Amino acid sequence: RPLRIAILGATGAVGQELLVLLHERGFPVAELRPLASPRSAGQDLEWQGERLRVQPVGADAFEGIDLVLASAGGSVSRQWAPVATAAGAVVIDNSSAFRMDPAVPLVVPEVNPQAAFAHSGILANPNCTTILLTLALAPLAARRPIRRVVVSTYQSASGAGARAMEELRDLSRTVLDGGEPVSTVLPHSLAFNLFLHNSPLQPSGYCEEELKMLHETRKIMGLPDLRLTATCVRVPVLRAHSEAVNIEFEEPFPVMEARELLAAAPGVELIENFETNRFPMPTDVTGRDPVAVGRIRQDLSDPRALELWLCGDQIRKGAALNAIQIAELLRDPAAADAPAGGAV
Ligand code: A2P
Ligand code: 11C
Repeated sequence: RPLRIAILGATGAVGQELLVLLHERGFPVAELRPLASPRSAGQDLEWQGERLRVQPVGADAFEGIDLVLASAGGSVSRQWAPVATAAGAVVIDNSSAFRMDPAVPLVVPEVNPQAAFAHSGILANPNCTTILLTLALAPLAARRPIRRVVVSTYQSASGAGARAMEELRDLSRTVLDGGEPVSTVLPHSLAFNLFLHNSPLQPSGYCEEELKMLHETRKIMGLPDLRLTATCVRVPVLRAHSEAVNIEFEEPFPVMEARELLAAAPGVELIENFETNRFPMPTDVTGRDPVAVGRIRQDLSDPRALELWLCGDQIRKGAALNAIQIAELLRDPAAADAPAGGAV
């Protein structure tokens, strides 16, 4: 039966994309309830020709709701996800609030679909850079064990939300007009600039985003001892993340074999032409579903390692699309060849 769905954070960058994807993918919707903060309550959103009134999230907001797609940040999810599950809804949460809770599945449908069915009301959508990375790592790891991953990210403004995207547009105009860009959303101006990811720094010197990549990749891939080190950087791109990835295997991995595996991998598209020097760019994936991979090559410094480059739309596969795919998986366990427990 069609579901009654609440979108928590409906006015945000990911919330807006969730609305687009529910329509595009023909998801069976009986009712759509946009929820946000009191700031935007009363605002109207248009969806499939209907006007939907944004409601403030509150104690009654989840009554009669089957499925909550939450993308309003960690503290909002911590406060409201338990309220939603108590009201009988299943929550697919895009924040980091529950991701490392052992009782909460952390799911990338192409990588660990089976995990979704062990939920007790809340499922977590992984960090965007991590989702994109695991799509490229999983098909390779299934062939030869991975020893270590070294990854550098080039992350778009969208990862910091709709207001950060607007700030990048505005401050770019300011610079082009000869003005001095002053940021109020991001910690520094991203216009014609880049900076290390601004998530809180840990005593180790790594920032939270880098450690999320380590811990979440381990959980999704079921490799608790995987060695992975990341450097995360924010770049002046609107909505697609890129990653330079070095993967060391237990044994040499022929490049041709890796290329064939990635070309056939679900959710992955190969963009690779060494003659014309044409490899994935953020503009190739903006507004699109696949993660583009290319420039797969032997690491000249290590016979057991490969280098590759990837780009993926942060708002789509990095967030909204992955969340909807989890919902689709729960509705159709056969798609994952999974036991039919815990479906919505
Ligand atoms: P609002 O527009 O009312 O601030 P983004 O990641 O693009 O910044 O979007 C964040 C989303 O989370 C927005 O829809 C925002 O709503 C919502 N949000 C932020 N804080 C709260 C809150 N305290 N309660 C409910 N929704 C919130
Ligand atoms: C960024 N990946 O690009 C972050 C935003 O854990 O979901 C999302 C953080 C998260 O800044």
